[in-house]
Amino acid sequence: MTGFAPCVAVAFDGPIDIIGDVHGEYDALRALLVQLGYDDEGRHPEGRRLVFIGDLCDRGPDSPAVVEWVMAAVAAGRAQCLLGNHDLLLLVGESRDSLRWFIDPSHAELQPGGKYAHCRVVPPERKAAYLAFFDSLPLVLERPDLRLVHAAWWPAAIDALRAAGTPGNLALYEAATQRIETQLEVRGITQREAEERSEHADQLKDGQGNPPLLPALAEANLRRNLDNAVRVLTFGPDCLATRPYYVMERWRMAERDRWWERYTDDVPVVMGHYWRKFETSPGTAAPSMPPSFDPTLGPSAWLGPKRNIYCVDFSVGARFVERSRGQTQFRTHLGALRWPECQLVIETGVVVATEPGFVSG
Ligand SMILES: [Mn+2]
Repeated sequence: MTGFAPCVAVAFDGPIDIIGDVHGEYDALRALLVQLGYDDEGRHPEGRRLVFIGDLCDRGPDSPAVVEWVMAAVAAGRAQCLLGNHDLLLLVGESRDSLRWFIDPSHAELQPGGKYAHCRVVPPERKAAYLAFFDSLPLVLERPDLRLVHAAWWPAAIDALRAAGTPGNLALYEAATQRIETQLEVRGITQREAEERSEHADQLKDGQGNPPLLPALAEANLRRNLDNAVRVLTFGPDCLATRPYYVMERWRMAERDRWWERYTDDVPVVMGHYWRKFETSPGTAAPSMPPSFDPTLGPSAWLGPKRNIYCVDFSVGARFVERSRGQTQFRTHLGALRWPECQLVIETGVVVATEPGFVSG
């Protein structure tokens, strides 16, 4: 296959609008584009351009419509789009409930009464085009005044990708997986991980098991995350958990590393991924994920010691949960950060002046 962009690519210059994780919420995307002043094809009267931070799909009702819209805007040169972890999982072919609109459209969860019955499934004849699109997306976009990535600015991974050329995201991911599994074998971790899994099988099989921290399992999880450039940039880095915890149907020994607390470069970073709240009152928590940020952190706040990292994911990916509870006043939102203005615009039209720790615009 040809036509892969570099995985570390140059971001549009000039004023841009950086849109958070859309997760199949096509109506919210259309509303946000209107608020930002774009037309149906993604043209802006002042020549502004769009950057999508990744995670276009899954969870929401119309992933195909979102992917089609963004694909067309990218092809027309009006948008850039980063790869997110959900987009990566489609490429890898992982089977989990929120991905079945693409991987396994006949699955019971997509039928009436199922948890994902609200999801429109991929038109079969478009599957190959979506895969080619996700395979070709950059993992990092950069320009002198700004760095853009789905989940983490992780220099070791970015340096590795600069040297990797343009093989496509799936090939990069698979090559890393193979290398990591070989190293785990050589170090004897694979064997010890299997022993831990069988010794603690009863404790690992459900959320009530409370297994102890299993060192080989933990080490294997960390290596599969930190040593795979595609994975660490899209999922964010993990560190050893203080105690095991159960989420998304399995026990985890590794937890999110708050990398932004140690970022001391001067160039600002904008990311998505971390399920931020728009309101600081209770609620709007992502489904069963431990919160990444201080619950009192408002939408104007930038992160890190230099307050130069901004998370633009306001959790619209959990809107399907709100809908299933009969809520119509949504507390999840889709946001865009206007650069260089550093204004947050959400799909309802509310505009927030954010408070970076640097002078911009
Ligand atoms: Mn994500």
